[in-house]
Amino acid sequence: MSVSNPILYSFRRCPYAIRARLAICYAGITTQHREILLRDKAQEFLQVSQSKTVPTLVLGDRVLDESYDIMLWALEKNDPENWRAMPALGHDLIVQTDGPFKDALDKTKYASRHPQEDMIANRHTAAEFLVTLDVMLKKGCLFGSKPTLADMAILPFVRQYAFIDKLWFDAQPWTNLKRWLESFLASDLFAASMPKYPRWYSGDDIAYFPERKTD
Ligand SMILES: N[C@@H](CCC(=O)N[C@@H](CS)C(=O)NCC(=O)O)C(=O)O
Repeated sequence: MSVSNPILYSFRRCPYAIRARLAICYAGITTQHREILLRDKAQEFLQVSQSKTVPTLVLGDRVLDESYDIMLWALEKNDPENWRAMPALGHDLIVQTDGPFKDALDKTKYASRHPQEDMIANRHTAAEFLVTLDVMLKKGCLFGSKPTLADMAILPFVRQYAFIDKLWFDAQPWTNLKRWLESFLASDLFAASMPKYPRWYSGDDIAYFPERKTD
């Protein structure tokens, strides 16, 4: 490990950042972690990230500021369980997640920021997508019994939706989807992808992601 590890600008609860960290952790890559406060973003981050969004990964020769690109970059380095072996539909599902599903999710979660929107209608729009996933999840994962890139790219968003109102979510009849989410939340990979870091300031000691084990 050295200061040449890629730098990951991240925010713990952000579903885009979570999907990037899942892929980085799964691929066995170590990054220098910089926790960003969204309402007061570090200058260093603003200078390197064109999209000004987390996650942003700074490599020696380029900057990746889209979470899906970071996932693909990590899996190109190492994909031990072949997450990339998924049908083209997996990619379509990710596009739907990042587009209409996330839009309806945000209008449900942050309803007060969208006073002209009907929160219940948006919750329903998002739920329709989840019903589609629930049907696909009969064998445990979206494309059979093993997770693919699509499962891991989508799960952080389903988690975010579920926790808007967990009691309501738990009362829905989406048995497969709820089992899929529960098993993800209980997984070692999820736990390893969610460590807590203090906000990063220039000059701080380097923090690594995933965390280094100390015995
Ligand atoms: N397209 C980006 C979207 C990432 C994104 O929107 N992240 C949010 C946090 S969850 C963000 O950084 N928003 C900027 C802000 O809140 O100022 C990706 O997939 O990486």
